[in-house]
Amino acid sequence: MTGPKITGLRVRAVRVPMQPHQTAGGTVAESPLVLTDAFTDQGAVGHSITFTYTAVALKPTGDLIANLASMIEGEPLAPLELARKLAGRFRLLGTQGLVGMALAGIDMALWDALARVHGVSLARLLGGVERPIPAYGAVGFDGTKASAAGAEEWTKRGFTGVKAKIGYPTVAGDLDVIRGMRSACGDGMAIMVDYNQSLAPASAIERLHAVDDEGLTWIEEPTLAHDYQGHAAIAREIRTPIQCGENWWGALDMRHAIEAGASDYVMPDVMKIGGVTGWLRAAALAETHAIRLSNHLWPEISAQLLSVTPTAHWLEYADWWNPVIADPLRVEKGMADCSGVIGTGVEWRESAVEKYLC
Ligand code: SMN
Ligand code: MG
Repeated sequence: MTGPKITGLRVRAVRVPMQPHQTAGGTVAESPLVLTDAFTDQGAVGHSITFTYTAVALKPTGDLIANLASMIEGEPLAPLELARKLAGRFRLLGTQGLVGMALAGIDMALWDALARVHGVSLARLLGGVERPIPAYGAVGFDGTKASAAGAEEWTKRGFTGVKAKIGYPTVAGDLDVIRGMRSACGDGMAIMVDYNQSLAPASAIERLHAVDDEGLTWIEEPTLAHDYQGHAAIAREIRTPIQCGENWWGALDMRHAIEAGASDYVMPDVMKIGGVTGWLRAAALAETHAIRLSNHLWPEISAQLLSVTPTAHWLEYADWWNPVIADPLRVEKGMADCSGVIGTGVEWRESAVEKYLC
């Protein structure tokens, strides 16, 4: 039996301007993205986005993806098989960092191509259906007034959750932001906070006791992402659920975090976790441990994947990459709606891609 084969990749790097997003770990002032297209001998083309956080990593990541093309050209369009083969080829170098990002960019583009070959959404390719997912918006490390205004804005747009970046010099600063947001958006809104790894475990415990009665939906990455013991010590002491996952490289990191008791909830990043292939493993792990799973960024593909994730929780919505996406994810009455699309639903707005190409 012959199936579709991969004929090649196209790799383009863009720098998409955005409203600067401040965090306790630095500011994201633009989105450096590698846009990958995977071509097949059946005409279907798969698309994926790799986000490099900083422009200095943009060209090397694009080059890595382009260099990987020779390892998959002519191969059957079988993403699981290729993930296994490529993981083996990179065992000596390792599959974290830029290599992992490049492999995930390819994995996501191949799964998208496969769904397009079959003319179905990614959720349906995986045996599910597109499901509505509650979405939350983000406000940055913007101080009390702007965080409250941002939270009110998301509430007015119909969202039912909002996440703020905190980790101010004092706990009083954190409390001001949380309380300002609460009074701006009311009791019905879920409020999450994100420390972006900025606290040492011992001071995190002290500080988080002070925010433990604020009715927060979760507290994200209070300490270094890979300090699982540190997170576990915090999670034991604090009643508010601890949320981690955006910096885990692959399902093995997630297993180690779960084994340590580091996180009450999980939020893998579809790129760092290893693309669609890595997400499926993460979703299975979350299900077997009965842990609720949300996403990190990548709203379009994540909505498809949350649709087939048994413990799906919240969708993190972000519109930063919308300029280069022809038909971005819809959110209506606070629910992400990823129905009616083929593949991940991501296709390029070519006029913007040309404009931001570098
Ligand atoms: C985050 C990471 C990188 C840029 C912006 C925001 C983040 C999140 O920690 O949770 O979305
Ligand atoms: Mg975060």
